[in-house]
Amino acid sequence: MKRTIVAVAALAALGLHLTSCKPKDAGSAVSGDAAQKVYVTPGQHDEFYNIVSGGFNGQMSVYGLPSGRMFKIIPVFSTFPENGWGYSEETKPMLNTSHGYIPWDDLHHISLSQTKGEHDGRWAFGNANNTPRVARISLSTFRTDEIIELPNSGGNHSSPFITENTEYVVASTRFSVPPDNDGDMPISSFKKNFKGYISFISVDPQSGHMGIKFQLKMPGISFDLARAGKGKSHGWFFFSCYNTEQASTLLEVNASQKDKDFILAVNWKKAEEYLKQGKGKKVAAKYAHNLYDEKTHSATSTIINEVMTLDPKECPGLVYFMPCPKSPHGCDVDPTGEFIVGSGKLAAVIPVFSFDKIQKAIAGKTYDGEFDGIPVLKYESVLYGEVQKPGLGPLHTEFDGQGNAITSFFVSSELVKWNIKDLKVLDRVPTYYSVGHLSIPGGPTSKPHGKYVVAYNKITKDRYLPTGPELTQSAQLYDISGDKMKLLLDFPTVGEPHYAESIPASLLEKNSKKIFKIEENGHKYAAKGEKEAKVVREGNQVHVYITAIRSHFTPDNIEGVKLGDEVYFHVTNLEQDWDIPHGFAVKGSNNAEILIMPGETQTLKWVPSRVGITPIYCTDFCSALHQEMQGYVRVSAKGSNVPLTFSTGKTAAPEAEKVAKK
Ligand code: RUQ
Ligand code: CUA
Repeated sequence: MKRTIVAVAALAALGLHLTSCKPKDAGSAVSGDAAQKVYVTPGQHDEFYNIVSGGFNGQMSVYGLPSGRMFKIIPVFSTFPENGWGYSEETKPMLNTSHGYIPWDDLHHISLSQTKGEHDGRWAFGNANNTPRVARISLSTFRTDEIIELPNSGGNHSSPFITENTEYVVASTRFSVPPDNDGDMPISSFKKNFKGYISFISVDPQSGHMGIKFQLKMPGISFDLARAGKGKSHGWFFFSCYNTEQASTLLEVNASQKDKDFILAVNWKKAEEYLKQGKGKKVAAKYAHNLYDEKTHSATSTIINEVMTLDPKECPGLVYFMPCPKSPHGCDVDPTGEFIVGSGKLAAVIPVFSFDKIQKAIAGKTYDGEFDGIPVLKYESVLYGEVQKPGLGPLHTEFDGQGNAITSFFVSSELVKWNIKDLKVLDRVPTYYSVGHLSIPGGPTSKPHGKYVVAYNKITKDRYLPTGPELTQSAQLYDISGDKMKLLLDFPTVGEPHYAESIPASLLEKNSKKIFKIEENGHKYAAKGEKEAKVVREGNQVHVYITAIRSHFTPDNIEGVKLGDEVYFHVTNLEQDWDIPHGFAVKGSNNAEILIMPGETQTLKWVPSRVGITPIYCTDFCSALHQEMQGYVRVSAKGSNVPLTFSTGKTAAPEAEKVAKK
């Protein structure tokens, strides 16, 4: 008894100590029913899929809400040892770029496809920040299906953002750069020669295939984030811009000079008209377009050599700047499409712009001069109002579908809820610590699903068991169904999540792919049954058509491989049952292990480095006899006359014995 009391007292003391270093009015205490609200009974499913960017790991991950349980990591712009992504011959082309093979990038933002402004559950899009690319991920296979590189860009941060019917995925450049085909010029010529390109990538409504329809050639400034108009503002796009000082060095000082930077408004329907009139100009460029084909289970990479560009200076009425205080970051559009929220990282207020007023100001030419030939609309003429004293360092805003907005504040480390109509602050809750993005299920759509908000925090410190200098990242789930936001749960995440989106499980669950049909397998080297298994030599290439089914490989004894050969194991998984992948590993292979889904073929390339017997085995625990799922490859010296043979289930074959005696 006594011991318990001491322990409780110690905990209380510790608790006091901890809260004292937390943000003001912290209250680490969660309300009494928090546990119940996030508890998903074993065997039951979560209510939402939460698709989260992985940041510097170049991947996406999939969680359940409200439980915070992680279900999957999807490799996008990075190789992944779990399934051989980027290592198998089939997936290597997905990471090809105009700079060659790039095994790692930085993925910041997620966009889920929409129809009529609502989630349709088909695709997720993600951006590569470093080497500019946009990826499309299938939400039925949870696999990256397509990646397109963006020419004339540097730092694809302002990306990917979609229009309300997924007509376009839009990406704008963080670094202004001279055009790729003419880039050798002094950095000091920034103002004259550097341009900020915005790419409009069209998406085929059936296949989802992407193509760069056009690039807008804007003045040399930095684009940060963006959102498409919706409802009444469908046809427009809004981008936050910084470095309107056009500095090319020491931006932390030189790009924070002006009181106001801009939000750029683009009339993309008008851009389409100008393109039809032939105002576009094709310029030389070089970028990769990579496609994964579900039938051949293989990716192809094509290099494209030109891109269509539009110069706004030759297209009146296409783009307008709106002044926005100060170094705007987030640029978010409310569910009705009327309100555009700018979040100045260094600003003391949150400005809210009105789409109707923007239209009026354009019609009445209420300009405040121009910037590099582009009209600047008068701040007062487009402003709906300002949220006063919201907090410090506003970053991003999402909407609850009940007429309210919630904004994240990095510096004051809190979420602040305010009413969109009267711009009054309604509630604030601390985050642990320093929130970056926030995400409300359906928050960027015209019909938010509401219910929760997740804060993706940048600093973790003491929230979890320490794991050395690098800590897990911290997400926090809040209940927003009532007037007051309530903290429910902390959950760790992988990589460094930036943006995330959540979608009702009911929209995805039913479409989730279970197997690939073996009869539809169009892979060039598939063996669609054990009878088709074989080993074929083509010069120094040895192609092994090998099948896997519980619990053996066919063939599992191979001889006649020689030093200097390149061996391609084309492994076809013959299973037609959900959740029965097989794995494949080769001793000494300096490539990877691969994981093959039911009905699929994947290829591991192996260049043997020594003479001897090399074991192969299945790496995925597939049956009670998984440990028996193994075999041997005999590697002989260069020039040896060991014939190429292969078998399964053949013991001490006479010819093998003969060879053995030699
Ligand atoms: S933004 S560091 Cu998504 Cu707030 Cu990128
Ligand atoms: Cu197949 Cu283990």
